Amino acid sequence: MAESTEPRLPPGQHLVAADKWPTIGEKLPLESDRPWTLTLGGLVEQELSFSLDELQNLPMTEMTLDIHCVTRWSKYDVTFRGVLLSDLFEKAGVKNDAQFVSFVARSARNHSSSLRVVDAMELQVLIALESNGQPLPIEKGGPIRSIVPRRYFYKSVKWVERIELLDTDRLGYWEGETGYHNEADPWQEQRFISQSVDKKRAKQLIESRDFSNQDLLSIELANHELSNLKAQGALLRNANFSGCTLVDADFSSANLSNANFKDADLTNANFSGADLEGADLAGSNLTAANFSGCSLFGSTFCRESSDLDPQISEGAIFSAETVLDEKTYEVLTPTQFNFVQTQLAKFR
Ligand SMILES: Nc1nc2c(c(=O)[nH]1)N[C@H]1C(S)=C(S)[C@@H](COP(=O)(O)O)O[C@H]1N2
Ligand SMILES: [Mo]
Repeated sequence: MAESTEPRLPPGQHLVAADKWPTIGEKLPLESDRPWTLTLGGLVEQELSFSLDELQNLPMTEMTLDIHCVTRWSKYDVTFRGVLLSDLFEKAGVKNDAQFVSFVARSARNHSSSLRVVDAMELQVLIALESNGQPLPIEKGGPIRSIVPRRYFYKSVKWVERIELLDTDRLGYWEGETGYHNEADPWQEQRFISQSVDKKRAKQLIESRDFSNQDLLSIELANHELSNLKAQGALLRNANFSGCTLVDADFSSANLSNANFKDADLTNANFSGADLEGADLAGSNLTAANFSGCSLFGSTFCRESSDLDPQISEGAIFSAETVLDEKTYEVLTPTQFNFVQTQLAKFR
């Protein structure tokens, strides 16, 4: 959707009174005598640390934006002033393989949240030191807070002291442990891992790892640790499990049509009798995975880069213990069929 046609207030939100700004989540940083610094590390050319003074002397940008909290309150026109993340990136030099940026707080639970680097740049993330003309109060994340415009406010981390560039995503506290959506676009209402669950249910699903017989269409779980997941008979069409660890997961008789398992670790996972039509298993680890009696029409196990000159990449990994008989995979397209056939033949 074009930005100009989006209503100012995202769906399901209401405005708080003009003089109100609720404090949500952690109320204070971890107590410490260390002076505040901000470190840029991970996949950078040069790790950099800035004292608060040094940050204050960098070129400042001011932006006025609307806050949208996932708990359904919004607040218009809050002014933040600080250093653009892109300016810090330029100073440190971001390496080519840096795909994600994680903001880590000085807090008791090592609170963090992450973004794709491309999104962080497009959204113009600010490292804020002031709000509404004053130094950022400590309960609002002062002295250093990340501000991510146009995302639910849980993406904006209070008391940031480390910014880390990563090649694979590291889910933040709310996203990894309590079932908040990793994209967090308020205009798409990406509040929780699934549109059809509320906050309590989302947390419960993540903690219990029990999805059996649940309807969780399009559930968004990329990069989650979900070993031993119980998902027998679950309705998981269009689910996103890319990059997940799903060792010993039980998906028997589940509906997984069009599900995304790209790069997932499916060691010893049980898919017997599951519907995997159109599912993407490229790059996944299928060591000892069981596909007996699955439907695999339109599934992919590797990338095909061109029809003229089929180049196989991101092939799934098989082992001698992978259970997959020809009756089950003969419905695949010729390239996929040949790929699977070749891999399994190595163990015969
Ligand atoms: N360090 C830290 N940052 C955090 C949180 C937190 O618990 N700890 N909660 C997030 C959530 S869920 C929201 S809605 C906003 C709330 O910011 P506020 O308290 O300034 O309104 O901070 C985000 N950043
Ligand atoms: Mo929140």
